[in-house]
Amino acid sequence: MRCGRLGLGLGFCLLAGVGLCILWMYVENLLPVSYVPYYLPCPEIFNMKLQYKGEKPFQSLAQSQYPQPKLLEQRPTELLTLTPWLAPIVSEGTFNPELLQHMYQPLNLTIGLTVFAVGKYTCFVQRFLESAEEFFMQGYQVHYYIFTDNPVAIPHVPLSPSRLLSIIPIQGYSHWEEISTRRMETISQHIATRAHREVDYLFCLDVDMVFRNPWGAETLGDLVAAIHPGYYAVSRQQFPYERRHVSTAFVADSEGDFYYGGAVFGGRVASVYEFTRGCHMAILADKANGIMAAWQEESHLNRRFISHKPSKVLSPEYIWDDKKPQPPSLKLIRFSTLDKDTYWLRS
Ligand code: 5GW
Ligand code: MN
Repeated sequence: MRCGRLGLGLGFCLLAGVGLCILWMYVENLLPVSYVPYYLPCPEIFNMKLQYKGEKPFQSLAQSQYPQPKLLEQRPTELLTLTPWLAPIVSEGTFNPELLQHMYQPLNLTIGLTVFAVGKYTCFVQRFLESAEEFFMQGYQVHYYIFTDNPVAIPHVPLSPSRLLSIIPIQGYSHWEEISTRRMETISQHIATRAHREVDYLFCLDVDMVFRNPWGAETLGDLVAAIHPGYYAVSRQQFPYERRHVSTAFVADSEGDFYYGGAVFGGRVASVYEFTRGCHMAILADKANGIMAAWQEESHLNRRFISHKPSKVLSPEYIWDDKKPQPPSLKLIRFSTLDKDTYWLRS
């Protein structure tokens, strides 16, 4: 009698288990979210059902017309398009801006942008913002964060409705080296306390620059670096890395991929946090040893990008210098340093 009941109970459990399994397999297909590992460059694209609540994802994409990708007929541009670790190198002609717009626009992303305007550098804010309104991430939600020691000196620039500006007061520093070594610290703290809730991607740029052509979704990636306009044609031994062993930014002659500019980096906000925090720690270690790296933050940024490779690399189109003539390999200049009065700025 007892054994009979036990057998009946076991049988019921087995049946219920199998039933639940079948039910789960069925329900899994109906779930609005598919779980995609986070290392994909933009997991949101694969989770679009989330935002569309039943509507077909990529519907608008299917209707848009764009040329078929052809493996054998690809016309090589003059610039390399892929790093040895398979990160795309972005330049004009390597992507279709309309297609990217169709893919990224429905994701409802917010792109953050940090700039520092300390001391006399507040004079660059107006032109920077006006050009960003015209060219930077047109059609996306943008949140500008301006770090300054003088909030009243920040001019009022009219912004598009989907764009926000926050002025964040910071203390001024007496030495210029201090300004150019505390950006990493300030950015990482700002992400931890605030920006991680407000933006999906974050770009960290110099303020003494202007946008001249569109900068769009092609720049979005997990961790993004830009190739310095002064060193894209020279060998790694000539890169101005920190060469002293005592610095944490030390790079040996046999190391290095590209020399990246300190004026442009970015990525997913969590990755930018890890990146800036890592650089800040290395700068602190140097400071404890009384060392200032050759090119301050740029040296540390370059050291870190050797061991933490960027997932996307921007060509010098995204960090040019007005003083240089435009070479034929660069079809477009998108973001460029103004020819500034360095003597006046640093006096
Ligand atoms: C001033 C003198 C020497 C070095 C840096 C500064 C400085 C930089 C400053 O007084 N105020 C300031 O806001 N900055 C911020 O740091 C700006 O956002 C600036 O774009 C950035 C990097 O400094 P730059 O642009 O003078 O450096 P380079 O290497 O582009 O010439
Ligand atoms: Mn600059």
